[in-house]
Amino acid sequence: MLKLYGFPVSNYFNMVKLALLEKGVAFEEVTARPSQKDEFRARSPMGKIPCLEVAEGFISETDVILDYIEALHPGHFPTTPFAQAKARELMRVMELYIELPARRHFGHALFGAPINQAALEEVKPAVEKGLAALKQLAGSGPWLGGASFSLLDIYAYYTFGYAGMVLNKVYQWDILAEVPDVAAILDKVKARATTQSVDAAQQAALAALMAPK
Ligand SMILES: N[C@@H](CCC(=O)N[C@@H](CS)C(=O)NCC(=O)O)C(=O)O
Repeated sequence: MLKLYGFPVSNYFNMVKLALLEKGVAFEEVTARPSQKDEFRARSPMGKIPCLEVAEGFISETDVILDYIEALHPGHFPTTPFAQAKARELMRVMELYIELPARRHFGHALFGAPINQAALEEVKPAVEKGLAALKQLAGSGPWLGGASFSLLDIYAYYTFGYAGMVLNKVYQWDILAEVPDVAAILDKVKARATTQSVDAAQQAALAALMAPK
C-alpha cells in the first residue's frame, strides 16, 4: 500500500492526501516532520514533506507525486500534451509566485516569529505578479482545468489556504478578492466531503501544534 509521509498541518501534504482520497486510492499516513537527518533525507532528499513510499522506493516533491498518482490512476488531469503543459504551467505559477513568496511570512503570521522586514517590502509585489499570471492562465471554468474537477483545483485550494490567511494578516490583503473566479472554484472544492475530512485533520493538527505546552 502507498505510504504518505508528512503531517496534516502541511498544505503540500494535504494536496497529495486530497488527491488520493478523491481517487479512492488506499494509502497509509505516516506521521513525519520535515527533517535534515540522514535517515529522513534518504526518503526525501531536501528533508521536506510530503514524500510517498511506493513499491519501488520513495518520491518527493508534491507536483511529481501528483503526476505519479495520476499516471497510475488517471482521471484528474488533462490528457493532451498542450493541455497538460498549460496545467503544469498554472501549478508552477501558483507554487513559485504565490505560495513561495507568501511562505516568507509563515513564521511570523502562523507561529509568532518576528516579521521579516525585507519580505514585508518584497512579497506583496511578487504575489501581485503571480495573481496576474494566474488570472491570465485560468480558463473560463467551471473548474480551473476546464470542464472537470482536477489536480489543479486541489493544488489551488491548498496554495491559497495558508497564503490567503497569512497575507491577510500581514497586509490586510484579501488575495482571493483579486481572483474572484478562482475564489468561486475554491468554494466548491471546500464543499467536497473529501476536502472537509482533510481540513478537519488539518485544523486538529494545527490546534495541537499551537496549544501551550
Ligand atoms: N517543493 C516542495 C515543498 C514542500 C514543503 O515546502 N513542505 C514544507 C512543509 S509544508 C516543508 O517540508 N518545510 C520544511 C523545509 O522547507 O525544510 C513540494 O512541492 O513538496
